[in-house]
Amino acid sequence: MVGEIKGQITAGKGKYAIVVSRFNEFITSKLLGGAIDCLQRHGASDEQIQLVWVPGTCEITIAAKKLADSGKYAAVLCLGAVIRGQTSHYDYVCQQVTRGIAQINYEGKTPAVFGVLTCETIEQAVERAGTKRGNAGSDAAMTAMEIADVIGQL
Ligand code: INI
Repeated sequence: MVGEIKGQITAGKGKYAIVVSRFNEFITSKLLGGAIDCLQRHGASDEQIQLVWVPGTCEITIAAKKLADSGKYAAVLCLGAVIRGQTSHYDYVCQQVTRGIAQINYEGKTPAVFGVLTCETIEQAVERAGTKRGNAGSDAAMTAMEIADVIGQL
């Protein structure tokens, strides 16, 4: 019999931090609603969920790193929406958040889940924020619970 570790998708007893960007709030509030709903449907109480609002996606990892380092959370969910404009700003915001989340994960203390939409158009973001293509916040919550359970078994 091979050894096998599989994560359960249940909130368990751990706490979940959600860092959410106010920039493009009309989208990120939908991601946040999806994430909270998903955590609650899988057993999380209000006390198990800590929200932190930050100005924009570039600032997500500033807060996420502190939360991850605190050791208080089973996972940190990072929610944002980056939508391409007329300049290259989009690319820098995407780079910054991608690197920051990867860095937290390399450090290995607490998993940080990438729930950041990176879209060419507003329509693409709307589709991924609770309409045609599901809700990326809810997907991030599922991932957070599963990876937290996996990490807990390692
Ligand atoms: N922040 C976002 O969350 N999404 C965006 O689409 C975005 N764009 O395109 O500019 C954005 N910019 C702000 C950025 O995250 C910082 O808050 C800002 O640069 C100050 O550091």
